[in-house]
Amino acid sequence: MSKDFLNDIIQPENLVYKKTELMTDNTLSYCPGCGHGTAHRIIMEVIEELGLAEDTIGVAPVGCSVLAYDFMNIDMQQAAHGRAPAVATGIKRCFPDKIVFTYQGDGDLAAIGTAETIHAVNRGENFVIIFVNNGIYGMTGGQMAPTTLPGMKSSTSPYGRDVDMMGAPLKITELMAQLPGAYFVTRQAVHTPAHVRKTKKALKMAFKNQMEKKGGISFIEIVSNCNSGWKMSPVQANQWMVENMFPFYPLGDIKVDSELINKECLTVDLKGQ
Ligand SMILES: Cc1ncc(C[n+]2csc(CCOP(=O)(O)OP(=O)(O)O)c2C)c(N)n1
Ligand code: SF4
Ligand SMILES: [Mg+2]
Repeated sequence: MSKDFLNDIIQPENLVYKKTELMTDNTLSYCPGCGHGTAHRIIMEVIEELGLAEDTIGVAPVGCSVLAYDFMNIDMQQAAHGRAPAVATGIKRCFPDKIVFTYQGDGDLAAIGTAETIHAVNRGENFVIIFVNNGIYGMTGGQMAPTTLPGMKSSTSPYGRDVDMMGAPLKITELMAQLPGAYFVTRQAVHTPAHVRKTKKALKMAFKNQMEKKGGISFIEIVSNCNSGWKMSPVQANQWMVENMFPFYPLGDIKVDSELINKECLTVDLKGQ
């Protein structure tokens, strides 16, 4: 391709995508194909579109997204593993006019920080929890998490999760929906453009709930992949996620404006898993 031809094409009017400035230029530390990067981007886009860049404080977790503060170009605070909802509680109570969110993996939120999560939601703190569920401890080498599916192999369940011995996967999002302090609870994904759009819409609603001081937690689960931990290619991992994760963790809204709108998902069906 000639240089002149390229110069003709690379013009502002031909721009089809521009990265939000709320994502830094730092190279993402995620494996190619991982959902964390997409999740980061759309959170930052929503904050930019709502004009909240100067007013938002994010709380980063421990896990693969431990460096979220290097990628999100807003005020950020690091929390110890699982403690993000407690840290966010302190920040929101000290600065009630700030918009606060946590970003947490499933090991962080549903294992090590179970207590902090349950109590923050039960208290009805007014912030957003973004929960990236890839069914595994990605960062530390793919150990079993509470969210690991029945029969799913991990480095600590090499023959597959045995429910009789290891218990059933914890549907923590459904559990949260039943607490009075949960205002909005939804489960989304980011593996296709259509799902990215839906998740963005849900994120926007969550942040707006907080801006409008609607009272209570907005809890957004993003079912995601971990191609490295699952030992699959990015394409295989997304396919596996659709075929195996989504039946167990069905996508959609569970609670809207404090009203449980999907009661069916509250039962755990282990048949066929
Ligand atoms: C209190 C404590 N326990 C354990 C660890 C080790 N650790 C760091 S990341 C991690 C797993 C994180 O998994 P998850 O939250 O699901 O995030 P992912 O990497 O899958 O996105 C563990 C167990 C730690 N840092 N602190
Ligand atoms: S190990 Fe898994 S969760 Fe971590 S960056 Fe890689 S694909 Fe993503
Ligand atoms: Mg995980």
